[in-house]
Amino acid sequence: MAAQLRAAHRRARALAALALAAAGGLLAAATVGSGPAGAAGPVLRDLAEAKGSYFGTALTQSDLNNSTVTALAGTQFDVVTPGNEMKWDTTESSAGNFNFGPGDRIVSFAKAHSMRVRGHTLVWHSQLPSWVSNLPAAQVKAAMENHITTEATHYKGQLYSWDVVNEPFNEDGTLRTDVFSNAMGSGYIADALRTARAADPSAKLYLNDYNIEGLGAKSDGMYQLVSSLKSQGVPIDGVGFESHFIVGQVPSSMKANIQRFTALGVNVAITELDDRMPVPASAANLAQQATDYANVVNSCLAVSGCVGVSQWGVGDPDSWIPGAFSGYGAATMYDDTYQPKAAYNAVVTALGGNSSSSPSPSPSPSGSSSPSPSPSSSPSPSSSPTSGGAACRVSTQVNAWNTGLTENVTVTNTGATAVNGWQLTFTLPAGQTVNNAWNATVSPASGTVGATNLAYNASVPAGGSTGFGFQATHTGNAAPATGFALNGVACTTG
Ligand code: 9MR
Repeated sequence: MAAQLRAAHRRARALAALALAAAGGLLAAATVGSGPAGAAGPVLRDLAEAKGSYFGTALTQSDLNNSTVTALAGTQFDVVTPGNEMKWDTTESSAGNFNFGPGDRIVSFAKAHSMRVRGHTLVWHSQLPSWVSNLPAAQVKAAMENHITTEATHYKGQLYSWDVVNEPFNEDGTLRTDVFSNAMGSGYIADALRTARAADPSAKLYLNDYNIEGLGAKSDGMYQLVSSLKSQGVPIDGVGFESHFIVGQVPSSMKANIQRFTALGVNVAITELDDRMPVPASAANLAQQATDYANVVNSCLAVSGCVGVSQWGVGDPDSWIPGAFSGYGAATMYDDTYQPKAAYNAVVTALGGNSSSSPSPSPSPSGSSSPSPSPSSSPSPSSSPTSGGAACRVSTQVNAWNTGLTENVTVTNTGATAVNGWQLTFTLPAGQTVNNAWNATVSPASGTVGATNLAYNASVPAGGSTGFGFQATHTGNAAPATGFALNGVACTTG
């Protein structure tokens, strides 16, 4: 049944791709890597999903009226973020009067194309109606909680995640002054997260901000906040790195920064990727953009716990950049006529696809050692590497949707000596079947499973951790694996 559904979705996407090609009169140019993306070329969402990841885009209501954009969006991307339609100025423009029509239309589109939805955003100082910003301080908390509860309840069970609070920091890492922080201090963030969790327990709850992609004062502010929220038991599942870059300026510390957040026990998502340059675009800048995009994708893929990448808009005609930064544009993977640019080919390559006419290489970011994923069909090696039993602790993070899930597993060597070569055995819940894994070889695909190290992560020092993950199908039970043992010795969990 699941296979039939997937086949049906593939057929629907192929038809949409043909419609796109015909609409643009581009059929003759439909060659891999240089033709209309989504027609014969590699499909970003398929490549990302095969890596246990996703590739998303933002869509606005007006995009839904553009058949070129909808065909491309529904073909290439598997996650949608509404560009404006779930923001406070749309959803509650006057006190207590809610309008979910625009957001509902985005959700319907997503469902029709088997895409997940990142809800965006419940609490933000911008696109905030003046009735909220003018409220007396004593009334702000109730208004905020009512807004969150009403909106998150409306979309309950339908969203993959919520950007609960958007852009809460100043550039120096201090908390932004706005109507919420004025009324409640920094506690408004914990209150917003708790209110969102109560309204929609299945949505992953995120804080989202820009200029936090690399190590620095602003990301330190976010790091300290997340650390403190975790220690207080406040529900937070992830941090969104917006990733609005200027060409050539992707921070070299991006991977390290993703790693430090995931080490706190939260996911990271690249939520609004674009990479602007002066227009008209030069060939050199377009090539640099390809490198930048590949670096971002590779940084995310290299860290288990970085769940996926979303671009802000489908193509250059849909981008917010020209309206916000005079003289700049060309910030996405698709040009003014929705032809894929070098950045698209670089992303295909980074995701393990084949862009045979790729005009640009896709190097790993400096300092990155992006591991190659292990083939799903690899049997467990006959000579399991071991260095004797090991004391260990395991934590798991599952992201589940309809019939699929990804699970990221972090193993900590709690013993006094290094482990050199490891196999972690565990039991998958009934109905789960692994179809892809990264950072380890996982075999067999169901039942009692062994995850064996790759060469690059064979050694785990005393007190050190390593992570791997897998994608699996499920038949209703998306619970995490249980019964972990490292080199034959049972691990604690948590
Ligand atoms: O893409 C959005 C654009 O249409 C709006 O005019 C703009 C108004 O602030 O918001 C844009 O989206 C923003 C997102 O919600 C939060 N991060 C920055 C994005 C670009 O401004």
